[in-house]
Amino acid sequence: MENNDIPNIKKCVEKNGLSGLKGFLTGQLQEWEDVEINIGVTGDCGAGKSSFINAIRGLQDDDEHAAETGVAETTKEPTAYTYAKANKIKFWDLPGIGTPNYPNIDTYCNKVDLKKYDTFLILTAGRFTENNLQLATKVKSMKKSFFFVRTKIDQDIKNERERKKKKTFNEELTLNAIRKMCWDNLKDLAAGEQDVFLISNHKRAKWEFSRLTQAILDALPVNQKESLTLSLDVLETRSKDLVERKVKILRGRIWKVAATSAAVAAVPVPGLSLAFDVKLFKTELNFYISQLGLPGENCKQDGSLPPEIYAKLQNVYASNAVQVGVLSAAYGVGSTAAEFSRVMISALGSAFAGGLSFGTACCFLDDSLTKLREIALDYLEQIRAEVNHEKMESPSVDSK
Ligand SMILES: Nc1nc2c(ncn2[C@@H]2O[C@H](COP(=O)(O)OP(=O)(O)OP(=O)(O)O)[C@@H](O)[C@H]2O)c(=O)[nH]1
Ligand SMILES: [Mg+2]
Repeated sequence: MENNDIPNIKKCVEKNGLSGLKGFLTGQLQEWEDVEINIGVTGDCGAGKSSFINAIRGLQDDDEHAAETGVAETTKEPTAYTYAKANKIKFWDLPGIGTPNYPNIDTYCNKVDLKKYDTFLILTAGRFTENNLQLATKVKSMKKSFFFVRTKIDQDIKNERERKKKKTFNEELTLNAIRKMCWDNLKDLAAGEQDVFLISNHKRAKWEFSRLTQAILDALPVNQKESLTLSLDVLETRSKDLVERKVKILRGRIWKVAATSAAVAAVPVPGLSLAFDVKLFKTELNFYISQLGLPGENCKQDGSLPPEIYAKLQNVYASNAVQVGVLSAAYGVGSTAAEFSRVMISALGSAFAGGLSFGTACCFLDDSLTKLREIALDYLEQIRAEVNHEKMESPSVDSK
């Protein structure tokens, strides 16, 4: 629980009675969809800004809502791209610097209002340019954070491999040389070499796309971090770190879901000692499933899922159905449950009778989340192993 959760709950109950608690907590559960973030994606013309925005939104360049990409100057005006669920997280596709429309930093800053962005990604491909340095200096002088991103690493590696012939080529040395070139030019504008990210927008599972995503999340304030974490797609990023981050946030919501359910139970139902909000549980379980990149309850075994993953999932779904349906599984009361009940009873008096339902609900959700996490990590491991196997069999396969 956060420090101000209990005072807020108390205020809500004093104002609207217990019946207002459900609406209050439900609102809190949906808050992540309303958090606003403005991330400016800027840098050299043609560096891959629009392609990056498509990649981080889990889209291919030719998908319906993707940003337009191309070899000629494509992005002429700042354009915001959002996620379907969280439409206030905005990646701003900014025009490239170094074109006749935006030849230098002064014309760029006159036309692009850099103040309105929370943080920046400065993208470059190929050689480090004077424009990159000026952009980074400008952003830093505005006391805003930035991530320096070197794109098209796939192309560099391919070119270098061909140039040096297979025998003398060393990928690690090539990557270090590119990183050093960027870092040397940025000088004291970046804290360390680790502040330079080497990525390919076309091969997201390789190089540092995932490290960049983690760094962006870590730099955001808590509510923005949660909102962006829940918006990112596990299967697109194929990142175990993202699974763990999502699980942490989902676990942090459990007491709110259980308390919403317990608020229903606080109004006694004759003959029923435990009462649950079944619809709410189902919605939350489905939320776990989609967040963790797993197929839903009605998925078919059509060959797209490894058989043991399918079998484990069906097990979880079957036991959830029984537990949610029966409404009386015998779980103990966990520590969060005990804390919540204690606080609620001391704050509101014995009128709050939802303690036992709350504890049972917490344990049920926690247990389901634990099982789904394990399956999601197994599934990811298998997908990654398949991609690596394909790569070994055919090094030219362009896997995401
Ligand atoms: N190989 C490779 N090509 C890339 C990568 N990122 C972008 N491209 C290609 O580079 C070209 C330019 O990409 P865009 O995403 O349109 O670049 P941009 O920075 O938005 O360009 P402007 O809006 O014109 O400034 C396209 O042909 C992309 O497919 C990458 O990581 N690797
Ligand atoms: Mg563009």
